[in-house]
Amino acid sequence: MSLIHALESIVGPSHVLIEGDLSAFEQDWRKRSKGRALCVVSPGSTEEVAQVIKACASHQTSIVPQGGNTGLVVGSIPDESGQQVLLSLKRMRSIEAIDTDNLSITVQAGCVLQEIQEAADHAGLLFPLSLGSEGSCTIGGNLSTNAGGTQVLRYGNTRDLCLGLEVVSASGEIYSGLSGLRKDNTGYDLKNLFIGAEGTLGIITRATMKLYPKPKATLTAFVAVHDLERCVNLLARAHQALSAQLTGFEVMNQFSMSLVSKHIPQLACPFPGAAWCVLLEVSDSESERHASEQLEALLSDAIEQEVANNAIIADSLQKAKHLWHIRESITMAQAMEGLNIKNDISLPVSSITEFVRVTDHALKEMLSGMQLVNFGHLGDGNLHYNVQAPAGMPASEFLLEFEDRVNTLVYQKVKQFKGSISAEHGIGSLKVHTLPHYKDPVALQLMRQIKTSLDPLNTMNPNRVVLLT
Ligand code: FAD
Ligand code: 2HG
Ligand code: ZN
Repeated sequence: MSLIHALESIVGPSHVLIEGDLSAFEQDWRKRSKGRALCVVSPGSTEEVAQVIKACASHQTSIVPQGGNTGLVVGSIPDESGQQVLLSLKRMRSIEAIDTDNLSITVQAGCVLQEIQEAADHAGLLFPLSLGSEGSCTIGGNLSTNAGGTQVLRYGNTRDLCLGLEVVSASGEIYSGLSGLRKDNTGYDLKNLFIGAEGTLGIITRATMKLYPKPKATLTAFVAVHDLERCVNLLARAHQALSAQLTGFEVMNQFSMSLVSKHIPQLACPFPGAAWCVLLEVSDSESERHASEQLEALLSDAIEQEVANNAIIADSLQKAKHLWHIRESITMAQAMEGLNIKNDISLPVSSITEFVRVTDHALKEMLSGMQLVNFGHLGDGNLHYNVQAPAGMPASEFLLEFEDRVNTLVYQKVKQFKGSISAEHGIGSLKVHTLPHYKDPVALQLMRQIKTSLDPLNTMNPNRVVLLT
């Protein structure tokens, strides 16, 4: 039987797409790359995923898993061969159980992140993972990329929120690890192999995630700051003053704000002249009054000591959402401006100011007029240090001529300052050739050994994350 017929008999013919417009599955979110799939198969259960994997293995056909296809490193689309099966988790989107005593939720991998947040909220609890793409990314994708987002400072990355996984292995066996346990020292922690593996070791089909009590009050402030050094200073003060109540600390440079104002004018920056803005969030377990007293004291002190220039505190939930929306629209505004060079980097917070000073300078020496869309999760030491063509130069020309040179320069500086070339988006195929230059060689060798022992036929999202030759 042909592979297509085998897949149709497993999931039903209407869930195997072969022709028509498949661009939603074959093109990445940034429209940077487009592949071609042999077919798009959408299983409806873990058992169907297992059978699909077995069928593909017996035809020596590789599989690319896909959730919401919002990934930013070209890892969730097929290559150009037309020979890979795109396995979409979109049909597997049930919220299966909420355990309010255990503070946990069990969901299928294709659940959209926002729906999990809403389900937790309806149960009077909080699922804290929060990203700009939350309306379309899936928990399977979040786990597979170990997504970060805007609440890492307080609650950690997706990895830290996971209690257990169900995974279909590369040979089509179902690993049932949905324990929901917070303590389990019975050998290797397998779930942590699959988290962050970007679909190269198996398919995540279900997950049990942690929930938290909802804070009594959450307050959001937008702060104008003269330079990045002062942003770092404000962060240290916020840690001191607010301790675990500090739940978000995001920075945005003026150019990133100007892109939002240009393309989405209803989300214009409240401080258009500010060199830097900080979005700061406080979550309080006591009362709104307590939170607002602490936040006001922090900000007035910072303004008095010339650490901050100006600040507003949102006085309604709607205004707080608006401020967050400004921050979360930077990625969309960049996409509307045209392709740029993305650098999702992390550094020790104490080195960030110096890194930016020397790297900005070196880039402008390479080509005067380069524009830096510099923003990110300063509280986690994570910058989105993106580089845009000089005004007037077409993006395609800029990328063709400068992408490799810019990446090499930025990554060399990241290495010099002991940082990482991928803080939260992953490696995908975009950075798979770059990784060996920056990863510890023994770590890379161990990664290859893990890949070949868990996926000996190399059928699970091959040529992403780690190259075998
Ligand atoms: P996809 O893009 O479909 O897949 C991502 C990777 O995971 C691929 O390698 C894919 O093969 C694999 N995969 C997907 N599902 C499974 C599965 N069930 N089993 C095994 N492998 C699987 N990322 C952040 O970390 N922080 C942010 O703040 C952030 N903000 C973003 C804002 C915007 C506007 C956009 C467009 C993206 C943003 N991202 C961010 C990137 C992206 O949203 C995340 O990486 C997200 O976790 C991807 O989820 P997804 O369901 O779209 O996965
Ligand atoms: C964010 O923090 C995302 O908004 C996307 O990680 C970053 O657009 C980017 O480079
Ligand atoms: Zn980010």
